[in-house]
Amino acid sequence: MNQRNAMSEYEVVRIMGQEEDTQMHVPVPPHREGGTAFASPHETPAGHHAKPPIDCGGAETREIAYGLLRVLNDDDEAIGEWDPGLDADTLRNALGHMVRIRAYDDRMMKMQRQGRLSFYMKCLGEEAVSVGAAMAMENRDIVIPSYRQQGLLFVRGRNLVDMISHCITNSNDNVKGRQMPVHYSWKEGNFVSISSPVGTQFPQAVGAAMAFAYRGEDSIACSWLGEGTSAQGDFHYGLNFASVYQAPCVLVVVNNQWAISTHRNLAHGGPSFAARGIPYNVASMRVDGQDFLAVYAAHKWATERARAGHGPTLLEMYTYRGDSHSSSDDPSIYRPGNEYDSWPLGDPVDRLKAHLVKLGEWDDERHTALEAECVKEITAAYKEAEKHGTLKDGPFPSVSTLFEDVYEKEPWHLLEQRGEVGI
Ligand SMILES: Cc1ncc(C[n+]2csc(CCOP(=O)(O)OP(=O)(O)O)c2C)c(N)n1
Repeated sequence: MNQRNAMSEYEVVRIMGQEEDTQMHVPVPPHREGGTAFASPHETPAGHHAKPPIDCGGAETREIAYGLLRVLNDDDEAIGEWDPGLDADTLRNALGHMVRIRAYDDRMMKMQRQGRLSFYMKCLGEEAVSVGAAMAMENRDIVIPSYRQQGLLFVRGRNLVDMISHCITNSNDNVKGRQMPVHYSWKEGNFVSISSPVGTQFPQAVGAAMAFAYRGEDSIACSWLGEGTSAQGDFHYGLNFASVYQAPCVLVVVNNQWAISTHRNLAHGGPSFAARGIPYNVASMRVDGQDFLAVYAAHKWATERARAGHGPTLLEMYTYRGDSHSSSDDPSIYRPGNEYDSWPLGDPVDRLKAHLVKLGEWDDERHTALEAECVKEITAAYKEAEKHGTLKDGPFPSVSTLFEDVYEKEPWHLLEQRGEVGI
């Protein structure tokens, strides 16, 4: 069978205004607005994959790179070698973080709709991806995220009032209004500023990891980017440097199926994003991102491997972007409205909750109380943040901040511009 026939759907391409059936292959999303959502994208059962030793060669992870690492089965039990064996308090802690993030995201999106924030991005469906990672790491490990890993900040204990102050760009915003909302920066938490140009973070994370190795420190670097972004060169530059220098890092591709309105099938030409790590001889795994235990176990393995000097790991988190790309996006015009409800791997909060219930360590009443407590906490933090100023009425950071914090000694042209605005 030739390559063309082996591929699924392709689109008639318009060339020079003529509609022609060409030899050009253009993947189309399998589901569009008004369509019916998928049956099952992946059927590897929980507990299927064996756990290789942390000093294994990259090629030994091949099966998991092409498969799917899962711990929670359809009966909400944790099974197999990858079960991290966490106690009930730790599981409740993880659930608490995820429920809190959801309450935070909902509140912030509502505030954006009321004009009290200029922009917002939720991580609905992807909460386990960042919470599982952060809980498997040490706080001294440096994280270089994309814009949908707010869970890192929750687990590392960033102050909610400070987070909200950044989003509403008031006088307590630690980045002084110079970044878009959601582009957090938190030096004390080893959380590197989020970059608006996507993809920059992989080469930077590998560089940070190389610096740890060079200095003989055993901290590691961890970085995330979306599957759409992984089509950029930065993904490959990062992976290649990580492989050549065996940098102590964990590189994560968050495959949430959509890059704004572009389906993932336009971002890779292979069977999985994790599989791309194998030719680089980087340990690589595809992980069920809705399964907190699988996410935690994969990160724990990769982090221990990096810390012990056995090199980098590439993780693909197979997940789903449950809501819009951002407050500026309307997904109903490019995908079926019920897609998230039909996602065969479920929802990370529902699955961890069901697991705890199964263990006899949780119930609906406690869950409802937790949700209410989180909403109360976030509403109070929002009110507190507004004491430092609102987007509409200020107070705003001073105009002089336009000129500060880049150069140690301000160059002549900035001094001239300062003069022009009279400060
Ligand atoms: C270099 C660069 N190109 C384009 C954009 C515009 N842009 C912002 S987010 C985005 C989609 C990224 O999708 P993906 O990497 O899959 O991440 P997701 O939003 O799904 O988490 C695009 C194209 C950008 N910010 N930077």
